[in-house]
Amino acid sequence: MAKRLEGTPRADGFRMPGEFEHHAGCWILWPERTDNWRNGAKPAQKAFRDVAKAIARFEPVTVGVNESQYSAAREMLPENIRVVEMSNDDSWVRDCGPTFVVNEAGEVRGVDWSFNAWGGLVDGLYFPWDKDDKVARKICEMEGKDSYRLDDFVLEGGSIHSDGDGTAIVTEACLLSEGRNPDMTKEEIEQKLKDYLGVEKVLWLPNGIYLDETNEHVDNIVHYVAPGKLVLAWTDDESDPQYPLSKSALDYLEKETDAKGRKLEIVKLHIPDEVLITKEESEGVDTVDGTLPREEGDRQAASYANFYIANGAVILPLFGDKIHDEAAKKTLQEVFPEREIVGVFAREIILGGGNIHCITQQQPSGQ
Ligand code: KQY
Repeated sequence: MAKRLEGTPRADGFRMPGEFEHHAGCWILWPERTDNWRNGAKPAQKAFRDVAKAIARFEPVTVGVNESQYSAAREMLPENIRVVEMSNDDSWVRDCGPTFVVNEAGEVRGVDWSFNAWGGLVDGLYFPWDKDDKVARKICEMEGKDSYRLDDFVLEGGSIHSDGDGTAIVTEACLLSEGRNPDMTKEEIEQKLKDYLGVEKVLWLPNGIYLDETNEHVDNIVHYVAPGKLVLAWTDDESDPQYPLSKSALDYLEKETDAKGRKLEIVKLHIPDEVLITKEESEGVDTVDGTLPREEGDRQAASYANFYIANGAVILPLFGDKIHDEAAKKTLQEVFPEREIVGVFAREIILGGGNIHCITQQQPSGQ
């Protein structure tokens, strides 16, 4: 039986592990909403299937699906992928799923943040979001994991990274945004992170990726690859609006140390050429009041930093930009010499506003 817990992970001796630590498996939710995914979500479903298949080569994958799409998803996905019925409003399990924490004995628990679709009625991306907000509890109960619920604190998994060794990293643009916890000070927010992620230090980047509709989630601009070491989405083009955002992140990280007093090692990962929505892509999305529109020519927040680290592999979004796709693969192979770098063409995912990291949630094994 999975219980709701009082107290905090930190007080109970739990910490959020680094994504590079061992996983019991990975969770994904199936896309279907036609006001976010073009052409009845069929192209996106194929991309999600490709991601699920790529990860399933390395660790168990479970896909949660609304009842209306259960049979179609079960048909599209291979048998080694578990498919379960799970109501959701959209498919971003990184954000609405649990953040898992572990202790020294290898026990695993979930943290169930309040979810409000990236800003609620202030600047959220759709309404309602009540099904998404129940996903974390459902996953924890299915897995028999006790969980901590925060009714008074809005957060998404994509807005935090942990090095597993005492340090978390976030962006000010996201965590201090009006639509999340407007009545809390930065210090109070930082204390919540310390208590629920089991960290001693929080690094605050000013910004994330240009035009990222999540108020600039940290998981699109940096990724911890080991304690003390991060990759940073970068551009050499000083006229690109991303340049000042990446430069200020670099300046900040070069001056900072982490909870263990280490200087941070930063590896630059050049962003792809601009990804712009085409007329055909825009026309395939239903226009619905209250959902972010997808207009022809809109630039998407494309970044290679939004990869997923699986057991023995890295699942990397590719954009069909030969030079930068190849460069990203090469850089990550150098960063992760022991892991296979598996590229998945992810244009259909970025058209929905996120990427491979945003559609996945690792469940640590605690080992
Ligand atoms: O990037 C993410 N973590 C989520 C993106 C949500 C986009 C909703 N349209």
